[in-house]
Amino acid sequence: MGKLLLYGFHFFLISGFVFCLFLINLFLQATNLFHGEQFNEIYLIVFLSFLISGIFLCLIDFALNFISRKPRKLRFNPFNKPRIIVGMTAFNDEGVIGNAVNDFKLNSLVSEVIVVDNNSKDNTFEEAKQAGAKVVKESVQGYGACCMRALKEARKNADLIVLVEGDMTFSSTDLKKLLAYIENADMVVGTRTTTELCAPDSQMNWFLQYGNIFIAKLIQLRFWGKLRLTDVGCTFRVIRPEALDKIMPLFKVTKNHFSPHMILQALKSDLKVIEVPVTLKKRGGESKGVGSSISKGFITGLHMWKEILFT
Ligand SMILES: Nc1nc2c(ncn2[C@@H]2O[C@H](COP(=O)(O)OP(=O)(O)O)[C@@H](O)[C@H]2O)c(=O)[nH]1
Ligand SMILES: [Mg+2]
Repeated sequence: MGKLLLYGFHFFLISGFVFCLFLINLFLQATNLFHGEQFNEIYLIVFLSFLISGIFLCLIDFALNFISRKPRKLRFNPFNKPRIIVGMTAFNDEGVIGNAVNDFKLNSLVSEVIVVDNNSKDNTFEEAKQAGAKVVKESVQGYGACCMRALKEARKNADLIVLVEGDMTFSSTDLKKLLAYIENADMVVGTRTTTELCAPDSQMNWFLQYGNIFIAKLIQLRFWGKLRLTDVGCTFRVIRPEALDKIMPLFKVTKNHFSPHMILQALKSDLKVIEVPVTLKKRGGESKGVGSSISKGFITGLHMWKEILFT
């Protein structure tokens, strides 16, 4: 199940593409620009086959879901003064990491900030330490490797683990928004696609906005009825220790598509994931991830797409 709906959607995508080719072909013939063989019937046959197969897959999925439906359980596990530890990623983030550490350290909800320095060549390590964070070094390069280490370090003494970037894009005041829902979930992830909450000079341009929404909807199709998702690249998230213990051994992605990888592992492990809107500020310092160029964002998006479809 789930995947049938996802595959059905892809059949619709292909049928739409073939229908466009059919219309272009008709247009070329009508304007006498096309003098080759006429493929109208073939286009129509392919279009209809994909369309009907797509409808068929979706109907089977809905039927299977209906037969195996279970009563939804409402969860309510409140915390009493939890020890909240923040794991913060950093890679050549001097000039900004100190402010990011301070922002979270000064938040009364936070017990400790741990910065994971991912082979920085600049003063990231010293600046994070000076700001009062515990700093550990991660030698495996990559956003995913850095996140995994941050989660692992924060897990050691935490009642709740927070993952965030040390680039000042996220604000510690948003922590209370995530914490409000952790009572009812195993993991709460932020979404940066609520434009009302994005600074005009933030990284969320049209490409990242719609790209993230598109990939998020693919995950939603795969886990239909289990969650509502509008972003896949938001690092800011809170997770319960026992939930992290379940999914930590499943993590494999060390590169830029770690965020949806973590969401997928949580959903595959039947964890409850809730998404809430968070604010997004201008990035301090230089972006090294998907925010740095459209081509990097596009390639990362393809990796995400592949993982959602085939794992
Ligand atoms: N892209 C990238 N980010 C890393 C790496 N190691 C740690 N990070 C941290 O992961 C976070 C995401 O990277 P960032 O440059 O902000 O990417 P962006 O959010 O797409 O602009 C930041 O806190 C980085 O410092 C790495 O090897 N590559
Ligand atoms: Mg960033």
